[in-house]
Parts: sequence; C-alpha cells; structure tokens
Amino acid sequence: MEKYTGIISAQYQNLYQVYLPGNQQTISARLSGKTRRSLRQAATMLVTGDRVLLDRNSDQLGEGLIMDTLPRNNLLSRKEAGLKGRSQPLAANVDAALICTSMNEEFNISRLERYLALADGAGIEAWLLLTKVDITADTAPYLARIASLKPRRKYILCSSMTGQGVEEVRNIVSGGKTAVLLGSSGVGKSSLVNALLGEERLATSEISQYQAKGHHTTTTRELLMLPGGGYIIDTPGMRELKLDTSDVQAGFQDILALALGCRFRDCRHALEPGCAVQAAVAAGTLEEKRLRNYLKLRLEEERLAAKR
Ligand SMILES: Nc1nc2c(ncn2[C@@H]2O[C@H](COP(=O)(O)OP(=O)(O)O)[C@@H](O)[C@H]2O)c(=O)[nH]1
Ligand SMILES: [Mg+2]
Ligand SMILES: [Zn+2]
Repeated sequence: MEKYTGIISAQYQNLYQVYLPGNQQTISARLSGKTRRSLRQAATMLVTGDRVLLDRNSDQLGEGLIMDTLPRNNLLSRKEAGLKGRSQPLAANVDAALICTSMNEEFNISRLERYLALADGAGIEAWLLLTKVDITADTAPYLARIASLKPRRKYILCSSMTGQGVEEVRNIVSGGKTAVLLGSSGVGKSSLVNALLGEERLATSEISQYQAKGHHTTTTRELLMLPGGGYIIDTPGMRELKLDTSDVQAGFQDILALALGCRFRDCRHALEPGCAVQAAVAAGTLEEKRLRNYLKLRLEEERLAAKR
C-alpha cells in the first residue's frame, strides 16, 4: 500500500493536522494503534515538525492514519512549570530558532540568554529578531546589549508593518528549511508570520490570543508553509521558559575564557580566592548581571542533569 510522507503541523487532542509536501495539502489524521503504542513505549509524543508516514485510505472517517513516525533530527523542549517538571516538546526537526523580542520594556537580555541556551542545547542555529523597529525610537542601546553576547549572535531588525527584515527572515527558511518563532506574547510573532504569508492568516495581538483560549485556535504550535518554500512554526507566548535539554556554556564564551585564569580548576566563580571571573566583575570588564544569569542557568542545567 502506498504511504504518504507528512509533517505534523498542529494537534487538537487526538486529531493531528498533517501537511503533505507531496501534494501541498493539509489533512486531518489520527494515530494508528501501533503508532500510539510505540510512542507510549518511547515515552514521547508527536509534536509540530515531526515527520510521519500516513495511509490516507484506511480510515472510514476519511481521515488519514499515521502509520509510522520518522526519526527526529532534533527536538526543542522545555520543562513544564510546577513541581512535576515534565518535558514539554515544542517542535521537532527545526533548522533555525528565531528568538523574538521587541525593543521596549519587554527586552530582557537574560531571557534571551535563556532562549539561546535552549537552541544551543538542541543544536539549532539561533537568530535574534528585534521586532517592531518601526516604532523604536533608538535601536542603539538594544544593539549594544546584543553585541555583549559572546559568541556574537546573528540578528535581524524587522517590522511587520513596513516589511523591513521580512525578506531576510524568509531567506533563513528558503529551500525547504524550518524555523520556529520563540518569544513572549505580544512581541509580534504571529504578525511576522502573516507578513511572510502575505495574508492575515493568524490571529494577532495578545487580546485575540487570550480570547482564543478555550476555543480550538492557536493555543498550540502551528507549522505553516511559506510561499516560495520553507516552513515556519508559530508558538503561543511562553510566560516561563524552564530549561530542558540545554547548553548554557555555549552562550557564555567570555566567562569560559576568563575561567581559565581562576586559581582552582573547579572554581564555581562564587567566593573562591583567585577567581578570575569575579575579578573581571570587580574590574568592570564583565557585567555582574551576566555572571549572575550564567550561574543561575548553569545551576538549573546541573539540577536537570542530576535528575536524569
Ligand atoms: N508597530 C508595530 N506593531 C506590531 C508589529 N508586529 C506586531 N505588532 C503589534 O503587536 C501586537 C502583538 O502582535 P502579535 O503578532 O499578536 O504578537 P505575538 O503574541 O508575538 O504573536 C499586535 O497588536 C500587532 O499589531 C510591528 O512590526 N510594528
Ligand atoms: Mg501570536
Ligand atoms: Zn572562578
């Protein structure tokens, strides 16, 4: 029997929306009993971006049946808030993480460092999208903060209103790649998707997202195919991003380099004598805030590793 390859684009309880690249169509599909069992056995679930094999004809309801799942290239996930702290998969098979922030009170360099640790941990190329540039009086202070990241990160100044930067974002996914939009509610993720699509397909503004809750709309992640090729995954704003699989060190190359000068090889950069990292803070060459966030993220990462 002929099988179709599909990409999970959204999920509503037991029903999946699956995009079929073969005929550029989206269908509804359910899991076959065998797939459900094997997912349960692997203690995982299907997530937006997952590649699956379907048999469109074997269901009486006219829905596709997901017969098999294909191995993942990568998986972005976070820990759920609360004591249980289960892993919550966000998206699979992602080529680029587009970490969005607007240039106002919402801008928070420590939060960006956290998102970057998540992308680095999944081995996904990260971009910072500085949104709503059309209403930003002065971008310089924000660019200065971005420039303090080590390694330097790629960024795009963009606006869904004027179209600035939108083609640069499109280029990231051209050739059939997949990017996921991350960032707080209200920074303009859905508006950017609409700008890329060239139509107002997604509901925008915090208000409409909030009102959508309880209905069936975008409380989950949604994968959309862009004209000209490539996919973009929109996510609802995440109030809290707890690390799951992460690589904190990758985003703190400056601190790693300084640490080579610490007296003790296992220096925690807290109260140890001869700590070159603390010395740099005292000398004003390393921002204390950056060190504090590094220590916080590292502790979170170590606690997770200890649990595994
Ligand atoms: N001026 C301006 N407003 C924007 C831009 N992008 C989004 N907005 C507005 O910001 C609000 C939140 O946008 P939305 O796309 O829903 O953000 P999301 O929650 O990240 O998906 C809406 O009122 C949008 O109209 C932009 O580039 N410029
Ligand atoms: Mg949105
Ligand atoms: Zn030290």
